[in-house]
Amino acid sequence: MSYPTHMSKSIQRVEASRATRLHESFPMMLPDEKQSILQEFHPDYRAEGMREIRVGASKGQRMPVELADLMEGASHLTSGLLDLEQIDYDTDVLIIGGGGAGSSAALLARENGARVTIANKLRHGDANTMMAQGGIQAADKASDSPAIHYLDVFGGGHFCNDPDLVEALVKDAPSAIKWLEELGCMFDKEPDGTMTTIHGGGTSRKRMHSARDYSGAEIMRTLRDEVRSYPDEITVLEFSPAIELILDDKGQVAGAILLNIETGEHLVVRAKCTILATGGSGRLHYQGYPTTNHYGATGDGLVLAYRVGAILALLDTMQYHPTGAAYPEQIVGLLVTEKVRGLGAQVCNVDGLQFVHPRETRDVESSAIIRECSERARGVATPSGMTGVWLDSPMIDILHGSGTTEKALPAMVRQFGRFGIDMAKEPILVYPTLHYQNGGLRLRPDGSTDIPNLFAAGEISGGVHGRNRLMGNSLLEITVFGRRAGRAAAQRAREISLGRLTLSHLDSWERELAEVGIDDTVKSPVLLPDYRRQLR
Ligand code: MEZ
Repeated sequence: MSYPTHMSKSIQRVEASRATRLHESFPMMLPDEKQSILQEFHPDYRAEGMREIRVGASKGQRMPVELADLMEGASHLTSGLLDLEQIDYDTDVLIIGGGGAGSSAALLARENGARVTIANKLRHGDANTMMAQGGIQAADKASDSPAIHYLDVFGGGHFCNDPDLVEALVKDAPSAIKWLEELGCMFDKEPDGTMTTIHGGGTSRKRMHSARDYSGAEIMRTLRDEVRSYPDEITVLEFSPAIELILDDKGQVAGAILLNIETGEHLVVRAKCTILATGGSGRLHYQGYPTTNHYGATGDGLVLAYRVGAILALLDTMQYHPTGAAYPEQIVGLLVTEKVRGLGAQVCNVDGLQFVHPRETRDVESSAIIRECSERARGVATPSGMTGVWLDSPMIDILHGSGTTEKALPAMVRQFGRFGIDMAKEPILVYPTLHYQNGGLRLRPDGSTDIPNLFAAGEISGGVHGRNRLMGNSLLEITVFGRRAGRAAAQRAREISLGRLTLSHLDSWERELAEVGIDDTVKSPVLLPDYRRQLR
């Protein structure tokens, strides 16, 4: 397969404009232009896509309708029916979710003296961390500083970020990179041994560290190997998602009920502290968007935490990555890393013309692409009726030398090569795809939440990124806040004692649902996406 004739004709226009574009920088938008394009075209601003939640500690907050339905769901369990005296696992720190945040937390909790159990929904490492491609930010070069990184994060987040969380993120960043490298993570380096760093959208300095275009897989490989080298202190359970948190009679979180999805058995885990690291919710396919997310990203941790009273932050903001694959059909929605634009590839319409600077922040870049394909009707139609715009990937070799694409983006080259598309020679077609949950559980800088003994780290949390995350700050967030939560949870586990275990919060939850007239509701969390429904 290569491109059909009408797409090839549009590619000829991209090729014809390339020589001029190589010397042309498309102007970045002014603040007012950004605000107006977001309001008109960003999916977060579509009124019918969001609604207020009617129950719980953050009643009245807006979030995508698909998520609100699950947050208002009923438990899979009934409070009195499980024998909570029959403990299957007793641990200091239970970590729910074994992606990058959960694994980092496990390592630091162990280092601080805790016995740790990680409960994975699927296999250890099946997580969005594994899918992350372009890199991880850290201000560790002489031309940069955590203070400049801080300003970039704040600007990118539309100044809605939690200042204390941003401070923790940027200050810990250089040591997080060092830690990962010491554990064995192989970052890209220059011939003189210094780290290779490039720009991402919204960064004022080159601070994106990468491992080719599989940075997340390399980080996950490193963390998982390290966790697995402590089998006596870190117990790893697979195919065992949490379906409810357990409280004790003092109102503290005291572990979780897991469901072994192979046997259907319920497992009672008693834990002095619990860390939620379940990631995001892209597999809920908000507004019918395809997603870059891994199969298990269904927002389950949010549901569990909300039922025990956790407070939410900024869940009305989701990230649509500007460049999801739009052709061929088999890979629609898969990530085309921002590193492609970071290396110089421009975005062009059906006429081969630029219409947006390639490194606007993601929300603005996505909105511009949506506008080009809708209001302006200058997108490229695919045989299956989608539209997209060109990402002029051949510019990379022209700008940096032949072979750069193959060397810097081997996973991308393979992804398109399978379908007869050589992205070093031909542009690739892209359209925004659901990528990241900017908001989540309200968090403190040490990873604790508003509920005693409950911690959180990674994409499940809200506040670090404000209303828009910059590239490379999620791999950083999972490392920084995973480590912080692990350390703080181990410390707290030494200080507390648990009372009698109970699921009585489910009774109050049911009463609250009934009081507002929610009786015919789904059971949640939903553990895996339901592809029997038709996506748009
Ligand atoms: O941080 C991300 O989301 C990231 C690195 C994605 C990418 O474009 O590669």
